[in-house]
Amino acid sequence: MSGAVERGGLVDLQPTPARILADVVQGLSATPKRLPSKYFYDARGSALFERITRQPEYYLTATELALLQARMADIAAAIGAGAHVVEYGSGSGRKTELLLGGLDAPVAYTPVEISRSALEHSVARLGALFPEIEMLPVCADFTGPFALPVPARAPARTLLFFPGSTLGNFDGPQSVALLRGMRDAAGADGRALIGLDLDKDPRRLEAAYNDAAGVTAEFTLNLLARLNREIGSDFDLGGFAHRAVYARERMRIETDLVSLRAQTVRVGGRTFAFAPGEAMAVEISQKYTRDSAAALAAQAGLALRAWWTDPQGDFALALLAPA
Ligand code: AVJ
Repeated sequence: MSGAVERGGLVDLQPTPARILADVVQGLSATPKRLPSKYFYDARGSALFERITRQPEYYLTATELALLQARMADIAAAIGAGAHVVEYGSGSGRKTELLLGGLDAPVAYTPVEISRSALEHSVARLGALFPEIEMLPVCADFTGPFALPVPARAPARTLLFFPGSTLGNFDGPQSVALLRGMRDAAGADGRALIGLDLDKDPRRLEAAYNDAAGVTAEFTLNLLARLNREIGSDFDLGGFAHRAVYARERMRIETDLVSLRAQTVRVGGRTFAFAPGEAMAVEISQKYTRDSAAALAAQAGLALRAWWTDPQGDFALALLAPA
């Protein structure tokens, strides 16, 4: 893959400051203004997200972990022996640990993760836990092109693992493109196991994205701190407030940074003006039903093979195969 830098065996395609700057200028030039949520995950952003997963209101992570544990035997039976597990985003690796430990003798594990610190941490940990599984990390933005490493032992099939309802951070066309990319990467006999947060009482959803301790607000504002540091913008962190609202018509949480006053921000030699109360869109978190998930998968040439939810129906694991 061109542009790849090999350091200690890790394929490094981390976004460059020039790439980040171009994305930010494009987003701030749009109406309404927006910033890409993938840039939340620098070292501090990844650590803050870990703290979010431990907030009492953020039920997603604990629910998905319990669901994965409860359904692991079914998942292992559906996948079979000798899989190459490819994960989009590695996070802390707690779910991965369950999956790699529960599957029948997987041959290799490839996390594709934009945050280099998160990637190194998770591979060091999982490599020590599973010495018999080949670790093939890729530091890259999984929305862009990247080559899948080829395991030393031939895998029986490729399993794409995309937990955490991270698919929900992408709009309709982007989700279809991602799912299509997974189908192509995994091949005709491939499978995808996807974690999806389900539509529910808006009060519970809004509480999950507005935790009382304020960790989510800190997480959102950290995006501005990261941009200031890495591309030299001058966002005033005190001049913006976190706001997350459930848009029922679109079945998604919409997170904005709201300008608290009239202000200008300088980025890459350009100036962007904010009106008081002006909202800058920073993240969407799509919620799903079984039907909406099946319809989305169908657009990407994938079909639902299995659908597992927790007893409360809060969260689902969808097993997808080429249609
Ligand atoms: C990482 C996609 C699972 O959208 O729920 C959590 C990120 N943002 N709180 C989500 C997030 C605010 C999260 N995912």
